Amino acid sequence: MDRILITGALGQLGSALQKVFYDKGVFVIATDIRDCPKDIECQYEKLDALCQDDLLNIVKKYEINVIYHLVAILSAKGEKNPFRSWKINMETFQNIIDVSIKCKIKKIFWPSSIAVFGKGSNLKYVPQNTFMDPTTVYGVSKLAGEKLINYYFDKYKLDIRSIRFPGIISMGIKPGGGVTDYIIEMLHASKKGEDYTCFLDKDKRLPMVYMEDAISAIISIMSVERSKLSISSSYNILGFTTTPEEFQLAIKSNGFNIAVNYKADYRQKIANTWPENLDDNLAKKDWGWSPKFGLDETIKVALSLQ
Ligand code: AKB
Repeated sequence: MDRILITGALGQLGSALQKVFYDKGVFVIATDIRDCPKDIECQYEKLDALCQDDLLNIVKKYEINVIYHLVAILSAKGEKNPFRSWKINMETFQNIIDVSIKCKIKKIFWPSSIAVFGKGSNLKYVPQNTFMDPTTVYGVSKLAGEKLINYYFDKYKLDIRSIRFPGIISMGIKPGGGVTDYIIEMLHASKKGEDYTCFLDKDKRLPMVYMEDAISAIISIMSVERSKLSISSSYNILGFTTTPEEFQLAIKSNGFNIAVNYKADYRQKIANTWPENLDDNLAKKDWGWSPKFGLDETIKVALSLQ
């Protein structure tokens, strides 16, 4: 029986994931650096994942055997304080690894990102294995993490599974600090009937995935037998690709009126070093990745949510 710990459980991905486990009746402890929110249903512990002793105590106290480590400072926010971002992204990951080895954790999930790529990665259609030259401290930390996954698998047979997420679209908790956040901001603005100023150029194409597909990807990769995974780093996945202008038009064609002004800022420079499209065939082959939400399905479901 899995006894799950989630770090960063109050973030965009964590909030959705802990709810899925709770609703399925799986034993799950949500942890985050903030005080316990009033509306959380599953068990909660306040945890600064930089503190290895506190992490170890929680793992021992609840006899945890599976960890989802979701703590991260995202791409755009990370650039404001690269030293702090590196510390949070990498030291928490090393703490998870250290505690996992000590406590014989059977599986860990850790999200990577399309931020690992760079101008040398064939951005029009990024292969699974390619040259990687990230330009943000977030991307550099994700690439370092991918290398560590491989290293700790070779050295200790530590089973860390990972996906390179594109922008994740959801209407619940907002991500905060990513380059792909524009898409969520645009959805919220259109629901409120407000104008929106987009921080990327209207023709900047980026890969995206809807939250429900992101969660089913995590569940699939964590459920498959380890022997089916042909790599011990991180898998590309893709829901669909879009540009801000295409997304705006799709919102309009679904009956929501939205006026968008385009005013690119420093985030455009980061987006220019990220994939436009990518090859996710290895994820399909190894663990059955099969997205259900394209652009239109995503817009329809997102705009129908409260
Ligand atoms: C970001 O924009 O930083 C994230 C990501 C693609 O990893 N959403």
